[in-house]
Amino acid sequence: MEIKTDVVSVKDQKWKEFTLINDHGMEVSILDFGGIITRAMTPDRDGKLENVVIGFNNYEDYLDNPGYFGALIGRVAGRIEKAQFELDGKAYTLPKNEGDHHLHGGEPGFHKSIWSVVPFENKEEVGLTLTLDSKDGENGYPGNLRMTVIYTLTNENALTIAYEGVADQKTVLTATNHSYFNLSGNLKTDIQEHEITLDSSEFVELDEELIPTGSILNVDDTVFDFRNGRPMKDGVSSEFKQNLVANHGYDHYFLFDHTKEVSAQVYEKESGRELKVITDQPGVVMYTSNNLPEGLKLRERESARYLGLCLETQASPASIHHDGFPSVWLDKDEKYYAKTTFVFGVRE
Ligand code: FUC
Repeated sequence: MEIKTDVVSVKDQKWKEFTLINDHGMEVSILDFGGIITRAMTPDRDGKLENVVIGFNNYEDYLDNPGYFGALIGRVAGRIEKAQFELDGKAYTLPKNEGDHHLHGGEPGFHKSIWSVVPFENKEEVGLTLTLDSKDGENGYPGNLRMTVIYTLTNENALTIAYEGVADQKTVLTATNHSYFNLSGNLKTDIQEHEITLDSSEFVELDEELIPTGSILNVDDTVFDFRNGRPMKDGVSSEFKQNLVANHGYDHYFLFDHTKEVSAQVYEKESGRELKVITDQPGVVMYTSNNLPEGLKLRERESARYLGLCLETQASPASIHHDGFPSVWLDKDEKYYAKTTFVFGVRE
């Protein structure tokens, strides 16, 4: 096990990039800027190491990063309707960074902050502890928040992301990581043939602006039923209204049934790569890059629609305006804790 450290010069800034390496040669590179996963080298069924996440070829492009590639997201991942909420009788207004709404914590959110990073290493694992102080009123959110994110890579090819947060006032918080997975290796193909399994029988209905309507729909008899596995492309060709509002694909919060240890699973048959997601979170936003801008210069090629699969484990921002959704409210001095493990394996 090993950790390498590099310095990356971007305009007038110097970022650090840490590469976690396990005994099988699996590597995950992470920046202090945004806690961004820039690269993840995992073996295919023949043991060949290739990159399975979308990353920019030029680090400078992370300064803009309209797709939030690989980044930590917060304080609230997802959309807050009309960029406002009420807390203990007081109205809070957040910056509108997508139409009338507030998306992914605003600018600069967790994804564009420089985190303090401390590497750690022992016999079984290598990792990084990232911390960030988000000030009271930053991007309109109440309370001073201390955030800690711990990335850990094990010899089982498992990458765990653990999130902790505590604030000195009641506030809202649900963090996630916005990596775009592509198991074909080095972005050889898009993700339409990726087979996805989700332990979920319900999802959150969206309106035309991708804002939750307040209804939760059952997946029965729809292309949102991933309980027995289905290729991502089913949602591309579907005429179901929920696929159309997402621009021919998925951009939805699925509520986990939590009847299985593995909440989400992705398989790519050419490479044999399989990704298992184990989480304590109540659900996941599955985004299939339906709106990914074309022509961005990535490490291996230019970007295109359906090039990556995001599995954003989190609570639901719909809980701010509606009852009955996994809550993002966090009490003063309450400890926020969330943990998700991505296990990179193969099927023979
Ligand atoms: C996801 C989606 C959005 C958005 C963004 C980059 O989480 O919910 O629609 O396009 O990421």
